[in-house]
Amino acid sequence: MSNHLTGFRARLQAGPAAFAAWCGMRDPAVAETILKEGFDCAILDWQHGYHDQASVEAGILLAQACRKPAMVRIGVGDFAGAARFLDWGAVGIIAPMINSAADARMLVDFLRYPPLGSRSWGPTRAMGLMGLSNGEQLERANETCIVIAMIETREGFAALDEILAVPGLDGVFVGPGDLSIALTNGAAIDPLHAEVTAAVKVIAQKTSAAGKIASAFCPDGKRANELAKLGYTLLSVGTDGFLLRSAARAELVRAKA
Ligand code: 3PY
Ligand code: MG
Repeated sequence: MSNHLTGFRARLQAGPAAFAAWCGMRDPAVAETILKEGFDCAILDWQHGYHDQASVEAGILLAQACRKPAMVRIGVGDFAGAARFLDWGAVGIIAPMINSAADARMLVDFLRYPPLGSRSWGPTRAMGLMGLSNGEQLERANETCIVIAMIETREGFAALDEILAVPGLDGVFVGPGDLSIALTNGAAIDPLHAEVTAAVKVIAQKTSAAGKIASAFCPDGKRANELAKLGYTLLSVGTDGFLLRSAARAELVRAKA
């Protein structure tokens, strides 16, 4: 039996595309408000968002109250912290700046129980949220938890084949902002840059050929729509700050017209 939490990994593997509310703001009421607009999951941005640990914990719980899964984008190399977020009930982890198969293997090692890795036991909150006993969690965690490596550097892009081949890694998540900086040698920060657009096509093909999940940060709904058509099955749609600012700007324009 699977539910909206334990079944989310299979949903991303099979499609159709899931659209994620990208939540950088600390107040979980923001995530709650956006999630209710029909998003499929929340991604809490620990790396660059305003979060503290309490707001990540609350964000996971509020997503659950909306019957939506929550994932966390962790800080660079913070794999021990990532395991903690899984213990709190996040269904998956998105790890930035994965540049090699060795990086991806270390990520998997922290987040999967044996035989795939050496995650340390302690998922009390996660088991409560998912409705699993100790035995069920041990049996099912490796098949329900989503482990995703961000591709956002030249090194990571060059090592894509080897990264995709790492057992226990579910897929990749494109960080188009950093990738644009890398591919232009620091000349541009443009998630829609032509070089990034070319790269996301290659990443879609290689990831699909490897039978893994292709996912990406999208600055807006138009880009998310384009990438869904390329076969990406997890796509953020802007950010909470972007959605708030663009709605505020548009309404103010109408008010002043
Ligand atoms: C990037 O675009 O580099 C990201 O990490 C998305 O926030
Ligand atoms: Mg990035």
